[in-house]
Amino acid sequence: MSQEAGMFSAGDVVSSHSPSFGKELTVEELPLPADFAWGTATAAYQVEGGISADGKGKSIWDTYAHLEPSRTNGENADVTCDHYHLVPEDVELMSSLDVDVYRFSIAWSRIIPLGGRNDPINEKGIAFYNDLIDRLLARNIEPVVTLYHWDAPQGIYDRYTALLDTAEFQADFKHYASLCFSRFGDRVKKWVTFNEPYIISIFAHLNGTLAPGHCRAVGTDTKTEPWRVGHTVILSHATVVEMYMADFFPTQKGQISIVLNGHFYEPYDTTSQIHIDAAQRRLVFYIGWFGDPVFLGQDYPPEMRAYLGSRLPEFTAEERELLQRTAKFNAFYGMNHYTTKYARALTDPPADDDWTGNIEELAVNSQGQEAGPVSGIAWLRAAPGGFRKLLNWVWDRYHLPVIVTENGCPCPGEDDVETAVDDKYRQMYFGLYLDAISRAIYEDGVKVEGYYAWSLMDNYEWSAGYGPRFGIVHVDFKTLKRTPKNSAYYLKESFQKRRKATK
Ligand code: PNW
Repeated sequence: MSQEAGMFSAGDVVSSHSPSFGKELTVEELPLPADFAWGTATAAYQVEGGISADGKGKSIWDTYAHLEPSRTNGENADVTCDHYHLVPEDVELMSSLDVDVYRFSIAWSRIIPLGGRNDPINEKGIAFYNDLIDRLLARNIEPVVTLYHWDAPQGIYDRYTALLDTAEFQADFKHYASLCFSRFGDRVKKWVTFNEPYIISIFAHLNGTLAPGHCRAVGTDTKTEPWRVGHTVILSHATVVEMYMADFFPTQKGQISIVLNGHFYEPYDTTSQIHIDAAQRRLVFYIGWFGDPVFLGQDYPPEMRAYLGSRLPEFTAEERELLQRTAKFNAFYGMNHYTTKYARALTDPPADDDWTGNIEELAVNSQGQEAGPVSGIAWLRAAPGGFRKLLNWVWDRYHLPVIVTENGCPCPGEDDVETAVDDKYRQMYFGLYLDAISRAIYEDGVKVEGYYAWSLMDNYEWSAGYGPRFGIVHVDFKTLKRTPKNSAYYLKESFQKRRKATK
């Protein structure tokens, strides 16, 4: 149970071994379609800094990262990569790597400092994103913009606890989204409403490892809060999709969707039906929770209704209609994916706030086989076969073109810049995961349209602070110097090669 809580803790960093991938994991540099887009991704709070520059308001992360005692490894993102002041350099860097896409998020409280629909707008914040977008387009890089990557304005949290008040949040989020579409939508053609509703619900409102840090220890109701938060995300998403299609799509002609994360789950024991069922059930509780209402316009999966009972909110008839009307407008499935785990059915009664369907997640199966070679962080193992299976699972269930909106890893032993730059594990990881995409496309018939590496550069890894480094560019957090790692050049060259091969 505590496993997920560890995902953002700095103590998990694996520091002292070199990778061994074994024979069955060899990069083949398989082809990708000629128009396959590659890019890099970041999120506002993790890279921007400038937390009160030019009138920015506070977000729940500005508060959370300054709690005493610290819940974020003693670290905050007041400065982090200082992307806020270094955008020109960062865009040139991306351009030198030949990326097609930059996925970033807007800090809601930078453009509406207090967050609410009747609160003042901060033109300087809008100017910052206008400049970023214009610089990207000048370098032929497509901006892909996430509206909500975890940093709710503190103002709306103080007023009504943000995501816990569905009606208020929905109205404020709609207003914020409308401002973004009207100011940036002439140039931004791919929108993501929310990043990872599962993490927003479970990590921020059950385990408490992410802001606002709700968990049993601080006295919040972990039995119901995560499901109410998930409900808010789904309805806010659908409302904004409907508004975009009615009011903005006719002139702006862009695409909109949501990003769901999810591990792939293999059965702990493939000879036992209960563990085979457990793996499927875990996928449904993780991904179907959001995917079924959003992409299919349906109720929550029946397995979840049966298990969670009154803990799971109901959709009203009107809300069901909203979901049904908007499902078809989601233009792609945004997939954040990092690793594969084993799912083991438990037989003891679950805790009263269990969110898994009574399943334990493990890195090793009943035969003693590991899910894959461990990266620089304990929960993340390289398992490209699971990635390919997940692409198939999502395609079979939702029939939407997939964009891999995040994928990447920290490398073992990245503590000093010399070791960090020669990031062999990460190059292997990328190579294997790109091969898996090629196989999913050409052998399985899955539609995959793009791949965005997480992350453009080392940044603030939430509660784990600056420990784990996910960047393809090294950042020295004292001097802010950026140094591309070999994996950045690997991706640049590999995409040239893979896409040429298909022409
Ligand atoms: C994503 N998991 O978070 C986020 O979108 C990023 O902001 C973050 O930096 C990145 O992945 C790396 O952690 C996740 O364990 C973190 O299931 C953990 C999980 C999933 C997503």
